[in-house]
Amino acid sequence: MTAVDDLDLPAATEVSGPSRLSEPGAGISAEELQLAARNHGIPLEALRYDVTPAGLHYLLIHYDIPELDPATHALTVDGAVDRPLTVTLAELRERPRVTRRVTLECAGNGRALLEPRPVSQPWLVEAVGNAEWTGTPLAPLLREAGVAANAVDVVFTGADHGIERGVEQDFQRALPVADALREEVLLAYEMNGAPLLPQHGAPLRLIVPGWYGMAHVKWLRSISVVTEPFQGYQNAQAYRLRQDPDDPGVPVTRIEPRALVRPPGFPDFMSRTRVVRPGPCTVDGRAWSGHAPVVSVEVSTDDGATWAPAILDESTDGDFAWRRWHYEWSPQPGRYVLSARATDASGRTQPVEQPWNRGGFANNMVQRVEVAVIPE
Ligand SMILES: Nc1nc2c(c(=O)[nH]1)N[C@H]1C(S)=C(S)[C@@H](COP(=O)(O)O)O[C@H]1N2
Ligand SMILES: [Mo]
Repeated sequence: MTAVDDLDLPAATEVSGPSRLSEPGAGISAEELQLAARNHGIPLEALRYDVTPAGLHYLLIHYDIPELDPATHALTVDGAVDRPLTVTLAELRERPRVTRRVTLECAGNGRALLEPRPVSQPWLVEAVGNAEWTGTPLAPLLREAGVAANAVDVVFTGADHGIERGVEQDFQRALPVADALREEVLLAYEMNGAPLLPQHGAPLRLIVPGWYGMAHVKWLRSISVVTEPFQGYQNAQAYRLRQDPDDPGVPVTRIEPRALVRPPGFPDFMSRTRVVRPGPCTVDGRAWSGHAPVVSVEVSTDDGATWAPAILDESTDGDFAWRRWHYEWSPQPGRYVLSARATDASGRTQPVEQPWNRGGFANNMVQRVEVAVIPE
């Protein structure tokens, strides 16, 4: 990691520290728009699919998509291990093959709704997807390498490179050893039954079920075991929950519970306000949590004033995939605000007020969907 303070970069790239905050009332800037146009969210109508089609899955790429050749790509495992390894993609494909449905959500989801707004990728609520990831479990490979008894973190390095707030770096994220050794963690080479697409980490990425997106390192090229807590930018600086710049904060880890409503009816082009006809209407959506299975979803049609239970559909997709829920509604003509609120088995639930922090992470405040019920 090198501090790049001699480059004549714009003010946005001040050296380290948490991201800037927008001025009160300031709209989305051209820089934020530039990021938003590269990193798209799921169109909310795609909440209809159990498995998100690859092209509709959200996307978050800090730097550029690197160019990697699947024919020659290899993964190295080194650091505090007994036997450093190099494994080719072909060799990884010969290892035991596991497929898992996993909900990925960007830790910055909800950021653009915060006030003041942390300046970064301006997600509203759409930075989520539920894909089917195929690969080989990481833990057996780490055991073959022989993780040292005094190991602390496992560092995953991607092949992408850039500068972030003045710090030049490869995209790197570490997991505590115990989390890296969990059986659900995958070295994935397929998404939805096809080789990974370039934007989703081709030819190899990490999948850490239950964790926010930043842990799922794409374009994975090396794994290094370290005996001191990893101090890389994405762990020590970027992904931390803090109230002010001096606060060391706590690391962003697992996904907080969230339910999303699949917007009913049809939209107004600009406002996205929904138009629904009076009478019976099934409202549905998805709910997930990275801490524990979702145990209940409630729906409000009056902007959070009152809540009623929704029905959680049966699921065989495992603990790390979102679950469908539905609610039978029969509105009279009028204006409504629809929301859904998920609660998981750990007792975590969604707040109706913003859980503000300096980086705009883990904002699982309930969604608001404006609906106009209008007779034909
Ligand atoms: N190498 C690398 N891995 C990465 C990123 C990145 O920029 N570089 N972005 C991370 C973030 S912040 C998220 S939210 C997820 C997004 O995964 P997706 O684009 O496949 O949905 O990838 C993570 N893995
Ligand atoms: Mo992210």
